[in-house]
Amino acid sequence: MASNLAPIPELYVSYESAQKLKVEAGNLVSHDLTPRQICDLELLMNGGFNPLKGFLTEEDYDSVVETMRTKDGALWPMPVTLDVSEEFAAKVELGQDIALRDQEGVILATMTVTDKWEPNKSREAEKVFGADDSAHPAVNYLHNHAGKIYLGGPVTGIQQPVHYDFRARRDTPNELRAYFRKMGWRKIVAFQTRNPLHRAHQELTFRAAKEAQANLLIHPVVGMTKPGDVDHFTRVRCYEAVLDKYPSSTTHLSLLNLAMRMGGPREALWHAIIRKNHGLTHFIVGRDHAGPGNNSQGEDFYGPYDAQDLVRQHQEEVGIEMVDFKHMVYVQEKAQYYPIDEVPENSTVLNISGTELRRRLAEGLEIPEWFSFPEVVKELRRTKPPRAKQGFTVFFTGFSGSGKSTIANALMVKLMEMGGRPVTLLDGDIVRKNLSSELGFSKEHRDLNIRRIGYVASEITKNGGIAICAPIAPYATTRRAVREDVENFGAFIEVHVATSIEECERRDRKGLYKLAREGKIKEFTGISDPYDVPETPELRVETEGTDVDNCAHQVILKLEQMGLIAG
Ligand code: PPS
Repeated sequence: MASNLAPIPELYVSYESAQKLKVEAGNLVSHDLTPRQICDLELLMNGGFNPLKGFLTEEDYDSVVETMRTKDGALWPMPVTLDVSEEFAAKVELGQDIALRDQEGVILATMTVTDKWEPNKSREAEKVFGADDSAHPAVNYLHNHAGKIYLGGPVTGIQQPVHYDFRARRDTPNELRAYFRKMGWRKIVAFQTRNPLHRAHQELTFRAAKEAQANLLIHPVVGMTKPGDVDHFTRVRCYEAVLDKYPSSTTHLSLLNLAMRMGGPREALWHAIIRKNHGLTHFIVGRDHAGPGNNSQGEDFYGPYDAQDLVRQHQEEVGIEMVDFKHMVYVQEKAQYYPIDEVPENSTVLNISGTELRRRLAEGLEIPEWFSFPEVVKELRRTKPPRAKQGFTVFFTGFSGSGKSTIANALMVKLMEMGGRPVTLLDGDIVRKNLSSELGFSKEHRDLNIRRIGYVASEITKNGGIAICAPIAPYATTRRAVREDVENFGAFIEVHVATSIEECERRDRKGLYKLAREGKIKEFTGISDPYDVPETPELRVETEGTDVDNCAHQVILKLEQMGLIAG
């Protein structure tokens, strides 16, 4: 199959019209696009989502959800929808033009709203992703992030979203087509990836190019991938690091700003269509393509080769040939990679799973040369140093006067004595003086206070520091939210300072309990306000009969046990 490399239709107006339209669009009702919608819009405008001419209308949406085709019969397996809030939808009449802005307010496009409806999200989840199970990232997005209402209609492109990173490596479908024309490439196989390239991937791409007698396009997704993936900055540095292991005259690296849904078979078919639009003739589909991981029962959402089956059924219609691959494994005796079904008998198969790789990186353990390239491992280690060098947050919680601040102070000094990472203490009183001086003690204000502490702690953690927090933090749900914020970047250690309310009142260091009993302080935690006792903190310390030094030492031991400080 050779490619037709003629330019593909885009949705942009001419430069002059765009300047005019931009001014006019300033008066339109405008929608601030989410990161996912910006990715979708970019591919709509540049022809990556050809034949779509805008966000799906209701009829097209229903048809895509049910049959993987638009109402005109074009194969299109993935809903590309503009989800908005009910409040925003109420401001828009059918037939009205709206402006679509990026997150800085730049107008990228206008859209004529022809349709507005409330979708049945459970049906979308079942039909498109196979189950209405929020363990699936796209189903989670659907139910917990996407707006309630969908708007549909044609888009008029004004300008591309601006990217400040890796500009030279980003190509529109027409730029890639032009590159292939210029290079005289007629057969090109695309490798889609959201992971760093290790040796198995290199072997697979070499084999694919050989099998198809084609040039190779390494076409990684840099838009949105699976939560928890290696960030795209690191990945692109990894791709660049291995590029010279490929023959430069037959290999090209280009970045695709796609927002993946992790939709397995339907997503694989979508990827094939997108690649066809980029001028590719062949497309590699491996094991568990665009797999979302386990469902809430701990089982796979899709069979390992379901994606290959679906792409095989439609490859002719799409006009792109699938190059299918089984899982690649390393055969020790042969010192070489093989597809799992071609492994010679009685040989030793070696494999390192993604989870095992993450464990080895976290613990600073060896990553063997047969598995990856030293250049790639070096980049990964730069981004994810071993746990003993990563940032983390110790979050003390307990009643006023329980001893949180004293233990937190002792812990800070001990950690500073060890050195290596900057330490910040976000004590309850200090935070209330600086960050939260306008707040009182209502539930709303306490939550706001704790979320602010969580935000600062997560930033410290992200940047490799140690944050020690010591607020009362009486609400379990708020503590959980802070945990989630921090765990995006490093470990969160909840320490319950379990001093009883009777003991705190007996100590009454600040004289506040007396005032609370007399009703002179309202909403006082433990007296006239609730405290949710942590059910499963990483550590619970008893202060009655244990001195401060010992309590702080218990935390140090816990940190050692978790690998956060070198033993
Ligand atoms: S919260 O709930 O986490 O936002 O509270 P926090 O910011 O940690 O509280 C800091 C100190 O405020 C004093 N204080 C009160 N505590 C509880 N309830 C009421 N109503 C109240 N009013 C003032 C109290 O001394 C807290 O200090 P610590 O360090 O916990 O003793």
